[in-house]
Amino acid sequence: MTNTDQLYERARQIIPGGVNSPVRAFKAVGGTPRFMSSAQGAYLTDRDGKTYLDFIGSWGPMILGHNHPVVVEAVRNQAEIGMSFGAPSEMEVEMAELLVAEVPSLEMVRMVNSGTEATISAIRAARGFTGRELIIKFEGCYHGHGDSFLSQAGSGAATFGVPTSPGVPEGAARSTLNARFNDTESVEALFEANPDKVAAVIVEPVVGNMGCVPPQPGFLEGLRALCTEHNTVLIFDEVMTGFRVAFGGAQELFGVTPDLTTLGKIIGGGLPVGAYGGKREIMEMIAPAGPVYQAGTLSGNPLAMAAGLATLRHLKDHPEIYQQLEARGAALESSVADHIRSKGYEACIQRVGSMATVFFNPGPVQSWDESGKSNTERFGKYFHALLDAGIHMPPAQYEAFFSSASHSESDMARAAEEIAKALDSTFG
Ligand code: HOZ
Repeated sequence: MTNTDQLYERARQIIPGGVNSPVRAFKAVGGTPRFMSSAQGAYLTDRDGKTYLDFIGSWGPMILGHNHPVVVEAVRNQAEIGMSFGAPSEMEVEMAELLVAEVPSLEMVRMVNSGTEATISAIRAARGFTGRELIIKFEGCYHGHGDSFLSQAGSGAATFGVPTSPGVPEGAARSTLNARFNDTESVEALFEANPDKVAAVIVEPVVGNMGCVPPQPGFLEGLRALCTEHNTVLIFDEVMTGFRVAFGGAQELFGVTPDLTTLGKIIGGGLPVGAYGGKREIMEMIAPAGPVYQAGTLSGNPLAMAAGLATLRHLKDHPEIYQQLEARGAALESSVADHIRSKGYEACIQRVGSMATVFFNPGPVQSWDESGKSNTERFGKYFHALLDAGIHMPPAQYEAFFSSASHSESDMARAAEEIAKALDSTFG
């Protein structure tokens, strides 16, 4: 029995499913999740000493790679002078100023501790501001595990067959309407059926949680126009895409400005963080400025601010990182796509910048009904072939994989080669 097997056995006795977040378990692909003991750059090492080229990147935050020296130094320095004040600090102001300066929609911002907290808080703000209850989301999109979002949800909820989870009150489920991603007409129909009742439309502007699905031209613009017409708050959930697909997020990349934005992952540099913000008139509804209540003991935590600021400042000082991520991602994509085409496999690869997914489905995948038709059994074989070859990919079809500034050209070429071999063994 390996160390990792033993740890999994121990964990299963006292942690539900042996993991602290469902997508980490290998339930969708079989086998035992690897327990990691250290990380450096683009690599992870498990408790048995095996090293992996990592394409999970802690599910998005590690855009600079693991243990980047500027981030480690910032955290170490901060740890020596205070880990949690329970009172405001200068770094929270610096973080808010940086976010407001760089993310087009942000006029004010509130720090929280996770992406889930950010999305829950953002729809409360939208409801408080509009005095309406309904929200429109998209089938296969995932906005964390708040009650309102666990309806036709993607990511782990789809992977584990609970897109609408037990335990969600009927009222919460009833107040969530689902539309089809990349289908503006489906949104229009919901607005028409519910006049003056929709508080917010929330969307992942590039979906990562049904696998990587880019918006089709005109889709985000269509949502913007509909929300403006119906006085509804447009929320971009940029927890995954913020500072990932461009420094200013998907809203900068696609030139569409939402009313509210949720952030997380990269802005914490690997520590637990979230944020939500947007138009001043909406954000001034938040307590103590206004009546919409939201709070948090560790919100704006100094260690998290230090790690996040170090990461964001490094990205700002090195804009070439985004060009490099794009070029290396494009090379991997074209190599894998050529292989799939030349072999005639029923698969495709979709990518936006440094996030991508190989779908076991001929594609193109533009919405959940198409993503959900992927052959997940084949995905499991492919996943294990890669894991055996030392490539650490998300253990589920309905996820995006991420590369980082630490992934060298040769790392990316090796990954493309191993993906091709894994596809051959899956289809062979
Ligand atoms: N939201 C991410 C999955 N798409 C990672 C967080 C998790 O569910 O563990």
